[in-house]
Amino acid sequence: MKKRSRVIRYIVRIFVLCAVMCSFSITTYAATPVASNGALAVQGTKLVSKKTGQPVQLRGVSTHGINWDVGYPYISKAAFKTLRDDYKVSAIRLAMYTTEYYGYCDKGSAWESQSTVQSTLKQRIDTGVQAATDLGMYVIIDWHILNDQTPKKYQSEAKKFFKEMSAKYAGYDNVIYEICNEPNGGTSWSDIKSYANAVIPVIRANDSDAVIIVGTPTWSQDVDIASKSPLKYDNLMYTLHFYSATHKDSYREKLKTALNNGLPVMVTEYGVSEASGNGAMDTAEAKKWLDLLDQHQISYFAWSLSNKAETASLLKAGTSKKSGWSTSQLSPAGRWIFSQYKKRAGVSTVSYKPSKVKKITLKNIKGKKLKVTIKKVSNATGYEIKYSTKKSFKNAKIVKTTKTSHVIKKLKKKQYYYVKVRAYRTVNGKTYYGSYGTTKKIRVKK
Ligand code: IDC
Repeated sequence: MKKRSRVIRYIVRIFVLCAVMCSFSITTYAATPVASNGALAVQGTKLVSKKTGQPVQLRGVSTHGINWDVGYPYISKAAFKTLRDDYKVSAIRLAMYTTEYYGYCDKGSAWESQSTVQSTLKQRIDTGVQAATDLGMYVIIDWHILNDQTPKKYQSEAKKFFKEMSAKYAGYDNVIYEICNEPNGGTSWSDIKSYANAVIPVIRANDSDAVIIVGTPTWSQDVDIASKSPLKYDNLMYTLHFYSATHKDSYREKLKTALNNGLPVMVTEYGVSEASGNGAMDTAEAKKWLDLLDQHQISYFAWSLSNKAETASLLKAGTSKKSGWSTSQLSPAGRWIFSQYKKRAGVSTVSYKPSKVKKITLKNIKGKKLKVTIKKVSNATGYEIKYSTKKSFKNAKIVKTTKTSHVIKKLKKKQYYYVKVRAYRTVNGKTYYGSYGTTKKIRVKK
């Protein structure tokens, strides 16, 4: 009896140990956003993973200004880990104001020298980048122009700053550069382009394929204007910002126009408040926005990770905790946004597979030839035609074409041929096939 209970106890102990080890390995080895997707690139209007070739949609959080005492205390691994594990956040934006509140270019009333202010801010960026990297999260380094209105004002400082940042983080797959938060005060798209054409080559000299985000006129609202005359670089995205209690249908129309014109867009900042960051919350409009963004797999970052007493803050006003927030320590905006992130995470992954070929027509041309005409499949790179004299497609031949019609030669006279076609799409060197359309049969008579 005694011996048996000892054996049972032993078995139970092993069982418990296994369970503990299993849960430990799950929490330790669950793939992080960066482990799953690796470096990013821009393909058409989408942000894509270089590793899988699939679209990537980031759901992120922006810090408040990292210059501000309501912003920088949350730059930590503990805080980012809470966001990642408890609130399904895959990316962080580090917002560094250039002018307001001891900014990088204008220290205002700070008693420290401008260079001391700058080294403090760069230190905070580094803390943020390292924390995000350790956690497998993506991170945006944001040159947060606002009161300075035009990025041209501090262009030479921006070039120096991004030269240093891109040299430092060139080997990082998770770092994204945002070169001008919100041009305003009548800054035109051509002013912004001139600035971008000066800053982008500086980053690219160190990091040839980093994803770079460019602001658009009128506080980064005019993506429609940018879409008419985009910049001539790869791996660029253009930013649209919205605050749902202020920016509604007409701004969503701007986004639709931009997408129709093929512009890749990233929402590096949004709020459920008014544009001031304060006032009423409008979650009904915010839901419309997030639905639209999800539909197009556009990434978005909520402003801001702060306990400042304003509607946009994600933390409850005055909350002293710097990480590990329970939902009761979130603000109403934070609660709504993170519940949306939880609901939306992992949903909506449209693949690159092109759709099924709807129709083909076959025509016998004199000289034992067969003309195959294919009804165009949108997004297809080309088509694969398979033909055989057997219904089973035994010993079938395959030809690839990028056109919607193709002539097959050297066929046998008086022979029946079976033909079927599927579309394919090539993304980052990978080929994705759609399904075959219906098989057609034809007799080669001439
Ligand atoms: C706001 C902050 C606020 C701060 C102000 C400084 O929420 O606490 O006093 O900046 O000017 C933006 C800007 C972003 C703004 C935010 C809300 O990019 O810096 O933050 N907003 O007004 N664009 C639209 C809204």
